[in-house]
Amino acid sequence: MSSSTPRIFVAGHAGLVGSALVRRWTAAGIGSLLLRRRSELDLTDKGAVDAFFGRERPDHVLLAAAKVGGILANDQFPADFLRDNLVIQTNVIDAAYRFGVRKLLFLGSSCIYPKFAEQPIREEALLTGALEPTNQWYAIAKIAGLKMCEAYRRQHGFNAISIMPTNLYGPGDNFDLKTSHVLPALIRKFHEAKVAGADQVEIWGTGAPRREFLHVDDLADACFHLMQSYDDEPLINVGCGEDVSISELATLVGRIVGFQGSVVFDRSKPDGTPRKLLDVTRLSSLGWKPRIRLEDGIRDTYDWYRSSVSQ
Ligand code: GFB
Repeated sequence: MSSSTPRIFVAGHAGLVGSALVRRWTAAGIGSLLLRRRSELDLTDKGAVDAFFGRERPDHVLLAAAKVGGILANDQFPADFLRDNLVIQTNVIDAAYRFGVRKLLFLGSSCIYPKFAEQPIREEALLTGALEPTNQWYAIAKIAGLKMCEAYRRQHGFNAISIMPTNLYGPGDNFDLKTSHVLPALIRKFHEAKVAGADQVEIWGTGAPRREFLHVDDLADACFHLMQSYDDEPLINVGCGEDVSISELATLVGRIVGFQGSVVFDRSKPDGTPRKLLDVTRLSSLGWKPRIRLEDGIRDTYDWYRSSVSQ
């Protein structure tokens, strides 16, 4: 197989992250992409995954397939988040190693770090304290995934790298109010309130938690950069280095959408981690920085929402 045209399997290519990876790799014109919908390849089925790798022999794997969701979905479906993520990543990482994949990228999440980690959170904070209870199931699965990459590298010399993205958003996000993350939820809530002429929008929790948001096209660009230039064991945080409170985010989204009313807080809903701002020193030293400002990214996502989701 020619090394100049690698066969690249984007696992989870229809999702928020996977579709951004496809856009980035397509723009670069590097390699041929192997894409399979869930109906074509069930990543929880080890036999099907092995057969796929045996037949297609990818050179690179971008492992963006995962069960993901916002704070409430994580809290309400702990078994699904733990099981699906463990099974998918175990099947894919193990098959990638056994079928001779040259490099694999594993995507974790900033929720792997302790709930009260020192801010900004350095990679060394991993496993130094208790996790946030609402998403501990997802976090435990992701920790197992990055440890699996480390273990396969140590024992088998398998070139698997792990990155930990901060909260992501962008075109292709999930806008279902029960299962989504906060940013798409706010875009939808403010948009629907504006269209309905409502004077209030309800926000979960106290509005005090702080979150860092990275546009998914910036994440894909960081993945592209690291796939070209990084071949080592330590995990890499991927963020923009700045955070906002949920109240500030609501004000910003409301202004972009053009909602004139007020915001009320539903304190019966969980706040989750008080703050999770990633330290991105390691990534910066590898020569990468984000390009998309939060306000521009929200406008872009709102445009996508209006053209693709809302009626
Ligand atoms: O984005 P989010 O669901 O997840 O919530 P996490 C972030 C914050 O926004 C929480 C508040 O404090 C929520 O209470 N929030 C306010 C809302 N209004 C809303 C709303 O309408 N919908 C949602 N979803 N939140 C997730 C983890 O944590 O972060 C995942 O559960 C993953 O495992 C992801 O790691 C990146 O940032 O709290």
